[in-house]
Amino acid sequence: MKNKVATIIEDLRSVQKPRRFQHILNVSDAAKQLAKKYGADEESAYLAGLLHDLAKPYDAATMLKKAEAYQLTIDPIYRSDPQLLHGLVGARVAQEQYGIEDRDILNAIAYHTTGRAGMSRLEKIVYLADYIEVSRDFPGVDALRKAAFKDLDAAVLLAFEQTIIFLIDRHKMIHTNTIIARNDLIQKRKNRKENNQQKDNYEYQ
Ligand code: DGI
Ligand code: FE
Ligand code: FE
Repeated sequence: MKNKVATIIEDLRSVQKPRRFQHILNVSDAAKQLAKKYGADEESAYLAGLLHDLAKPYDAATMLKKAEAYQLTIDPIYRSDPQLLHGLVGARVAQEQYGIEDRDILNAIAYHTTGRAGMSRLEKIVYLADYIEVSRDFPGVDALRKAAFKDLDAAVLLAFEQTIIFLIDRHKMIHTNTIIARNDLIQKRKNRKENNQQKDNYEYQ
């Protein structure tokens, strides 16, 4: 395992641009910290962080070619912005190149850009780590960093909403995964609140 991580880091150092290499290391660190905070597997979080942007260097034509080769479903949103496929393609590359078979790690890589309904704890951790790693510097990032270490679901919800606002400001398409993921989180949080209220009522009776 240690050996594999060292190999991956050396490969990334030679393949990725210096800034992105640093981003990747930062995401891995943030993911590990969040895993510790929320009781997820720290090694898986670190590894998913290292691998999350594996397919980022591919240009649009290469991305589409790879996605077709892996028989991924290329919806019109991916077709119009092939960079959105770098998570899904990256997960396949991680499997092929490094023999990663852990579904949770592969899904965390695959859905780190758009999110999806029913995200696992590890998927949420990697999604957020990508957003809040130390070199990220955009309005609102500090609030998001604080939220990330306070309430995982609330922070992911906030990140979805910031992304959606960012995309609307730029008149870009919003991937349906993000919309569905946001609805799913809102519904789950509402259900949890109602359950807690019922419990409270019961305890007071
Ligand atoms: O790969 P990174 O740059 O580290 O981060 P990322 O994988 O979250 O990708 C961020 C980029 O993806 C950013 O430019 C916004 C864009 N993006 C995220 N969700 C959507 C999106 N672009 C479109 N068009 N639609 C989305 O739903
Ligand atoms: Fe990415
Ligand atoms: Fe990233």
